Amino acid sequence: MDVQETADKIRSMQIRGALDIGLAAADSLLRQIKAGKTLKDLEASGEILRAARPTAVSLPNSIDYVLNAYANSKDGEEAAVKVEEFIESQNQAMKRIGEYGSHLIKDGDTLLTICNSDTAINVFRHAHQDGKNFRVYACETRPRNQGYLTSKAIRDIGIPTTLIVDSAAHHVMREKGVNHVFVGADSVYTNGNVVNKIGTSQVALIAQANEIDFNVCTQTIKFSPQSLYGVESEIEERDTSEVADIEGIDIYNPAFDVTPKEHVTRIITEDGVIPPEAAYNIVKEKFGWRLK
Ligand code: RUB
Repeated sequence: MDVQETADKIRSMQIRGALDIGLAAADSLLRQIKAGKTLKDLEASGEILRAARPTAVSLPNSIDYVLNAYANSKDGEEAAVKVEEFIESQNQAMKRIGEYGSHLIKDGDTLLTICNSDTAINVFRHAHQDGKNFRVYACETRPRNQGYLTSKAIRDIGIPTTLIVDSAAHHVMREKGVNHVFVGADSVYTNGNVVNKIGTSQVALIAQANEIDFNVCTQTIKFSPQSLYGVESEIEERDTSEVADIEGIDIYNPAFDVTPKEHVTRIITEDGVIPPEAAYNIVKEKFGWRLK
C-alpha cells in the first residue's frame, strides 16, 4: 500500500488499533525504502502518516524508528533489513505478552475488557491455549462499537464471551464476580498514566473501587518518549455524528481518555510485567536514542 492510501485508511479507521497503525506506517515506509526513495522523501511521507491520527504514539514511534534506521544505515538495503526486523520484533513482542499475561489468568476467572485490543485478545488466546477456562465480558465501546469486534474475535477463539453495554460495567463487575480487567493502550506516559479508548478510565476507577486487578497489555512501542518532556498525546476528537445527530444540542466526542497510574495494577509488556511506575525506565531504555 502506498503512503497516501495507508494514511487514508488509518484516518478512516479501516486500519485501526495502536499496533496496527504503527506497523502499517512502518510497512509503507519500508516499501518506499525498497523503491529507492531518499531520506527527504521518507521524511515527507512520515509527515503524511504522522498526521493520520493523533493519539497513539505507536504511530510516530514507528515512523521515527524507520527514519532513524535509514539515517544510520549505509544504504537502503541495510535499512530495509532493520525495518523488517523491527516489524518481526513486534510479532515476538505479541507472543511474549501473551505468555506473561496468561500467567495471571486462572481457571474459573471472569474477565472484562473494553474496546478492541489485539494485544489483550492475544492474552486471552494464550490463556485459552494454556487450558484455562474463563469468560470475558466485552464492553460495547460506544460510539464506534469496537466491542463487537472483540466479542466476535474472542468467540472465534472458543472462549465464552458476553457483550455488555458500557454502562453495565460496574453492575457486571459486582454481580458477575469479575476478577481481572485486561485492556490495551494507545500511549503510556513516563509517569505511568495510560491512554486508551474512551471509557477505559471509568472502567479502571470502578475496578479499583471493587479491588479488581486492572491490567494493561502493551508493546513498549506504545510508550511515549515525549512524555519525558511533559508532552502528552493529543486526545482525538471525532465527528459528533458518531454519537447522535440532534439539532440544537452540543455533542462532544473524545475518542480516548487517560487512566491515572493509581488505577493501573500492572502493565504487561514484552520486557516483562511491570508496575506503572517503571514506565520511566522503559522510555529511557527503549527510546534513549530519540532523547539525545
Ligand atoms: C483502539 C484502542 C485499543 C488500543 C490497543 O482504538 O483504543 O485499545 O489501540 O490496541 P481505535 P492494540 O479503535 O480508535 O483505534 O492492542 O490492537 O494495539
